[in-house]
Amino acid sequence: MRTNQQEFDRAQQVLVGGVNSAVRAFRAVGGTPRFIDRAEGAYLWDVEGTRYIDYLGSWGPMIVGHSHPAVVERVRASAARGLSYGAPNVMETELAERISTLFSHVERLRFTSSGTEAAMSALRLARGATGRTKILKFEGCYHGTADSLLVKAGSGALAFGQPSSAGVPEDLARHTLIAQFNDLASVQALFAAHPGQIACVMVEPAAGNMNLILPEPGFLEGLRTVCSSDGALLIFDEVMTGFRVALGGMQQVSGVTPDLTAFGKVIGGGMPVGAIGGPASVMDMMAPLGPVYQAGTLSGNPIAMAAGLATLELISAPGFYETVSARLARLVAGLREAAQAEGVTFSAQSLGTMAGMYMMATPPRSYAQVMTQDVERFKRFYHRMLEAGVYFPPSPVEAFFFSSVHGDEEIDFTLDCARKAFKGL
Ligand code: KE4
Repeated sequence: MRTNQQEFDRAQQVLVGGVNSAVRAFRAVGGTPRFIDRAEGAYLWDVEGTRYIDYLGSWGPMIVGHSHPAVVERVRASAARGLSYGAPNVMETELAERISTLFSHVERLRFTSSGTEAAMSALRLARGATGRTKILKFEGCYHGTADSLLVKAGSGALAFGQPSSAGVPEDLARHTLIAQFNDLASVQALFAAHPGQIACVMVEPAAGNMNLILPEPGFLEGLRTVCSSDGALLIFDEVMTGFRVALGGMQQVSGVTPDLTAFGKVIGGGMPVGAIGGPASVMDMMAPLGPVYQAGTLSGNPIAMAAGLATLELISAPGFYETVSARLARLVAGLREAAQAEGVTFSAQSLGTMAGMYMMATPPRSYAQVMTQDVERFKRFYHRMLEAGVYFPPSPVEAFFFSSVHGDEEIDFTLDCARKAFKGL
């Protein structure tokens, strides 16, 4: 048996940083990444055979837990009929119909193989549909790795102190205007300075990449108003929040309807899937009908569609979100109580099946606030929990994720570990 460290040393000889996605390298928390050998239900096992309760959920997709029998069976059956066709198949239509019934403004969809592609394509579509060049995003929000969006981004870019990536030409970055989440005045000021020039506002309707930050009442409504009056498109990046905060995403929770929505994660059930959705009047400007080009070899891949369809069927069951959300709320309340009992400055909150925890007295409502948390204390907490067999996302600026197969046993074990981890933290 090889250790995690041995596998990490080996991987670093051939994979940049030993990983295929920067945030997996544990650089925000230190220590050795765990090389996962297998996952089932609420659990992961690393190459040393150590078991963990998983609150990463592959950064969101695993809402029904790992290796759910119904999902694995659909994937297995689909794989036996071919892995990729590069041609239309009916499951693409079925998944698109399912999503369209859940998101009222989505008349048309286009599947991609990642959330990055979905956000990037939505951006290109907004620029093509409006004929405008400038875009507006929020400091600390993350929309994947398209050049125009790696400006003051969240997630790993934020965690590693490079919110604006190297390699993005200034000529391009200058078209990305930056506002502050929950600060409508900062948005209005940019629209006043650039009237009729902003193609879209792209926002995580609940931010999950600078940890979980909820929209203040009126914020999303304000974005809707300012976009409608200026002729800019409002794009909700629901790659993370879609199917996580509710079956109808943040649009259902907030009652605010965007012009376009980017999807990902849960709709693939763990397989590579992203999507853009919106009204035909905008979406039909994409190739092959319109002048905005978009394509992808593995877009709508049958295996991914099968996993997505099986997952959406499971989460559409009556009472799914009420049950899972209530259990997560119990975990979050228990974490708060455990910290309070040890006098540790800590807060936590959940929204649907996702949550945030913070080494600060109250949940942050802005990028500036979340950046004041005690990161060193988070790192200590993180590793104490990891050593105890509880696996959270390896970063103080990421949300964490729950599933329908996290039960009382997992919650109680986690809270027992937390009570010990908070001691003398
Ligand atoms: P992907 O290209 O990673 O599938 O999706 C990009 C993306 C777009 N929009 C939002 C709101 C997202 O949260 C993401 C991806 N989230 C990160 C975690 N915060 C993925 C983890 C990773 O980068 O490995």
